[in-house]
Amino acid sequence: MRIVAAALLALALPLTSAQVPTESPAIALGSVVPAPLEVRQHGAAFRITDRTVIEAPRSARNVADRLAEALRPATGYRLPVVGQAGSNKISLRTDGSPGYRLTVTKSAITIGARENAGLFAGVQTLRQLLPPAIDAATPQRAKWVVSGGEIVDRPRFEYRGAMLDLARHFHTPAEVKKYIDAISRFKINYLHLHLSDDQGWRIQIDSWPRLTAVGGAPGTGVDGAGGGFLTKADYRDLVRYAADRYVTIIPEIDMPGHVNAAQVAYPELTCDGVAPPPRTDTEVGYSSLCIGKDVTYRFVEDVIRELAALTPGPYLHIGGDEAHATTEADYIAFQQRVLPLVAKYGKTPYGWNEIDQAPAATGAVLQYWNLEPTFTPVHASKVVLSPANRAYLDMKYDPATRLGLSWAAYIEVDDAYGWDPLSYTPERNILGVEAPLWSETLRSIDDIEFMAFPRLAAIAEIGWSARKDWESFRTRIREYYPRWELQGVDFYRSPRIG
Ligand code: NGO
Repeated sequence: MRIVAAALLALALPLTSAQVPTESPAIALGSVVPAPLEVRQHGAAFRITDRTVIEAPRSARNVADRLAEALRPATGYRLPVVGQAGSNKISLRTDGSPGYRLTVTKSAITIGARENAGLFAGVQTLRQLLPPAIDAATPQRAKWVVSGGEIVDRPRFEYRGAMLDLARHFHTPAEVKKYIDAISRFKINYLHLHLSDDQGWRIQIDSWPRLTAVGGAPGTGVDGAGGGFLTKADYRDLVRYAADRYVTIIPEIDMPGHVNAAQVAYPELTCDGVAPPPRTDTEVGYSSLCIGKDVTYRFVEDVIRELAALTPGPYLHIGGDEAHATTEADYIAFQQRVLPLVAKYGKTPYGWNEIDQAPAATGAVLQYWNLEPTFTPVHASKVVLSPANRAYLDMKYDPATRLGLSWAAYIEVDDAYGWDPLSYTPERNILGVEAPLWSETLRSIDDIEFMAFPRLAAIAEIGWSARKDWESFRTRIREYYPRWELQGVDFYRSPRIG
């Protein structure tokens, strides 16, 4: 991040949440997470008033609506969205900018981008340039001033993901939407949903209705807590809600392991045809589909076909991790049949790094979750990095963390921030990064938020920003705290951030 001296000075003075000012000086133009690429602060500031309008072409109406929705509650202003305006406007423009370009003068704020996703990213930047009080749900007395100057910004990696495990504990569509709101503010653009596991099955599949009738029943969460599943209508609504925030949903059905819930519902999916007992403990690696049976592939194809039909995005994740109850030969034979099925229904196959053992993984995307510091794909074409000792949001922060696991590491915020995708594998292999959140210990949205934030913001900066600097991140994310407080997002107050 290039930034002028005055802006640097302001960056060095974080506010504590107790002192959210109503009449603060404007926030330095670069004080944004993830850090923008180029920042030039100069000229007069822009002030949003009750006369400000939002100008946008029809094609960017959705982004304009998101912007208006973000600014109206705290300002109390009308902020009408119009096709054309003179001055005192926030203007969204489709231009050639590969990421987005945000320009602030006395008379207008202009966000230009080639695509609506870029405009939306620019809107997220703008929200952080307004005083934190902008995140309040009711009208606030504040000067809605944005520093003058220009930001030119674009992502380092095209894929910046988060994952939520709905299988170990089900989380409702409303909770998933709140999570989408919170992650999209950091320019996360993929949400991977882990929809099946040994404990439960969380997505309606019409051709195999017992998957959710049995696998989504009450008591199918870890320790018998909760239960539930997404109907197809719920899922479509989530896909739409996410798309309106430029987040693409990726569904995951885990196989050939992690399938106990499916086998409880359909005993023919085991080799001996006997239903196993339901399991709500957190063991892994004990279940396997029966690799030699035809019914296995009828089941898998039906599930993939129905999921692909629900999924406008390019990727369909088939899990493939920890198949310890499947022999290596069987595992490869299974993937040789199943990976092409994903392509048959028009999707790019995506799986945990184990799928790379199968030659059919050529063209697939791998999600690297292991702990070794380097990784070279043999068959797959692209890698999403989620090293468990850095990027897993379900790892405890330290031994005292009330929630989470610790098998991979304790991950403080600076550990989540302090790694580089390029040290794992050459840049040409990398599609991006993802922060998975497994939910063995997480029941409520507060639990989810407490484990995700601030670490998700650290992973988002690794995925978006070309340059990294812990001290700068620490200051910028500290300044973000009051925004989470005002939005009712629970988060971990890390001693490393202060
Ligand atoms: C592993 C395992 C999951 C666990 C998670 C907990 C992968 C890819 N498989 O990650 O089943 O929930 O750890 O941290």
